Amino acid sequence: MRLFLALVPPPALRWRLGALADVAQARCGGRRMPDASLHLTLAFLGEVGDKQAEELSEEIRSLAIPAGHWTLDVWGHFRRPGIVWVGGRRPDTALQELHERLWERLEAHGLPGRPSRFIPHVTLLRRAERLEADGLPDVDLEWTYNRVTLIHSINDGQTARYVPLACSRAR
Ligand code: 3AM
Repeated sequence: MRLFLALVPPPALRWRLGALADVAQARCGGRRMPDASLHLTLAFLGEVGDKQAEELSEEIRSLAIPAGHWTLDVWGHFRRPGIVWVGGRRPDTALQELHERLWERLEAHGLPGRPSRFIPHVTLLRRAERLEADGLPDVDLEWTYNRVTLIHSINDGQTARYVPLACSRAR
């Protein structure tokens, strides 16, 4: 099973991210992420066996993360995969710490793959050759979070479908 850990936006924020995705697609082309798939990836785990997925689900259910508040105020582009995203202009210490803490736990489960760099972002478009920033609205969003979700990424041909497996406890 292909798994990742993510923050899932609350409905009102999801709606606003979706509205930005619409504007971005009109401007930059590419493939728009469906509203239901919008998320912030905290850790990509890759392929995990069924038994380990069950153990990880248990671990996430028993976890309580510190509540946090993330400011999204910038457009970004990862050139090689052609991703247009929104994120924070300044590094966010709380998200960085959450990322580190989660990877410590994942490594304790024997999972490899901790990246050398973590750039928090919400992917809005895939396969967009460039970011046409002119004419895009300013990004001015606030994300209050208190749970992490373990998500199963199921590949249905061209698109991935994301199925939540487990959610951490609210503090
Ligand atoms: O948050 P985003 O959408 O940028 O790109 C994939 C997506 O990130 C990323 O994991 C998230 C959920 O699929 N992803 C997919 N394969 C990956 C890999 N091999 C990967 N990240 C790192 N390494």
